[in-house]
Amino acid sequence: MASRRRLRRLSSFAALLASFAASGVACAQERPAPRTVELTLTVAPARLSLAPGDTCDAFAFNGQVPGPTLEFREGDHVVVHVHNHLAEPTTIHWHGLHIPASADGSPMRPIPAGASYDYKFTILPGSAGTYWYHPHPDHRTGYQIAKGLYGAIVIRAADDPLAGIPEQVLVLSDNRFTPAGEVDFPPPDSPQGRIDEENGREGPVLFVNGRVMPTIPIRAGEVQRWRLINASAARIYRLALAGHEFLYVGSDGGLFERPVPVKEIVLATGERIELLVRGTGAPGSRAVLQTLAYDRYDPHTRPAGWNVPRDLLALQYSDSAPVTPPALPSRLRAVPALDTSRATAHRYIVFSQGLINGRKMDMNRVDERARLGATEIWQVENVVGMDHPFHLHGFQFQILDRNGVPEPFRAWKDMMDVRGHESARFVVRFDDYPGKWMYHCHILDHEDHGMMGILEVTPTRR
Ligand SMILES: [Cu+2]
Repeated sequence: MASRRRLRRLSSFAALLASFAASGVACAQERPAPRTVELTLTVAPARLSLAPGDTCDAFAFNGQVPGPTLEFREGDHVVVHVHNHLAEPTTIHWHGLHIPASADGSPMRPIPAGASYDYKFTILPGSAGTYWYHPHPDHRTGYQIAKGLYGAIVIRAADDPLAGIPEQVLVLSDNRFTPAGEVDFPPPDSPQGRIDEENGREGPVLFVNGRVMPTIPIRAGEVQRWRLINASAARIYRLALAGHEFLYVGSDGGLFERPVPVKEIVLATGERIELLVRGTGAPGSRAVLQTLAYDRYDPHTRPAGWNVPRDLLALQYSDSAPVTPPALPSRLRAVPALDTSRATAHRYIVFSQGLINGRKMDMNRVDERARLGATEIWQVENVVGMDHPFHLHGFQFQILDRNGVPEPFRAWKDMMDVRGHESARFVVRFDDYPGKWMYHCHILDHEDHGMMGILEVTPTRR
């Protein structure tokens, strides 16, 4: 009852949020304790400009592509009212969040055309990081995301060691359009349709936050925190910024223990990374963030031009005199290792082309059964020549090794790109939330064609 009263008191607040959401300025606000954040996402067809200079039939969250960036704090109780105004079922999957199965937005819980659903979840302590939201309906995930349904989520901690550093949320996506300017979906049995099914659908137009080649301003000496999200259906980015070295500070489930200097970094589908970009360039200079050649393909369907670097955005230095760079922490936060000696199960997942352990997804079948609270080691072996990025719903894991080589440092992950003919292992603990959870390849065409399995986590018998 108390929470109902609270929600009633929040109704004017919710209206305020809705107006923010519609304007695209913000979509979530906090309340003093207890913090409850309530917002509305309307999923609807829209006539929008996705490709520059053209309009097309798109799908949008609250009328915009990408959808509004949602910002929450650890501890927030979140209520999202979703109205599905599409002519087909949809869901919203809160990619990477550790939340109840009822709120996961999996294909098992579709929101029918014209219907509404309230997603309710609590943001647990320790989950600060960069996430994203997107539909996950049966067989239609790739289609709905390509039409425009994706958006960023930022979760903040009260004790963020990087607080105060200016931020950029950068959602990377790509798309392909017909000569008439519409989002291009060739017939599945056409040559391009078959290539899309094999490679995963890629497009020649690269977007950052829905824009082509935007410019980010910076001042010499300044440090920026970039949160990058790969919302592409299949494209894997190998990111480099000419003349700059990144400090790699975080991944899917938040910050690492300490920054790692890197010249370039691979961002697979569904993955997120946090980077510190240090303004080491001269006043007035310009640097371009590129994606470099990355061979994720089967040799038979590798596209022409796959190895040509592509520009993503420009970093433009102001003419102002350099500022003194801020002191950066050498230690970010603790990432306690999951105890592999407590593992009560070792599972073996084989990725072949379009199949997991030789089978396509069946909504009525449970493929793996785990006990609530159990620690398990999963080995994912890719027996074919192209990358398949693995995603587990609901739980963050720690990658142990790849082809027997230990991971260089610990990180919380919900994605693990498994390269061609690679075998990689992770440790996971199934805390808090029982239910049925999906695990799948995050090449959306593969996922939609059944490269997905179901894990059921059940409470231990008393
Ligand atoms: Cu795949």
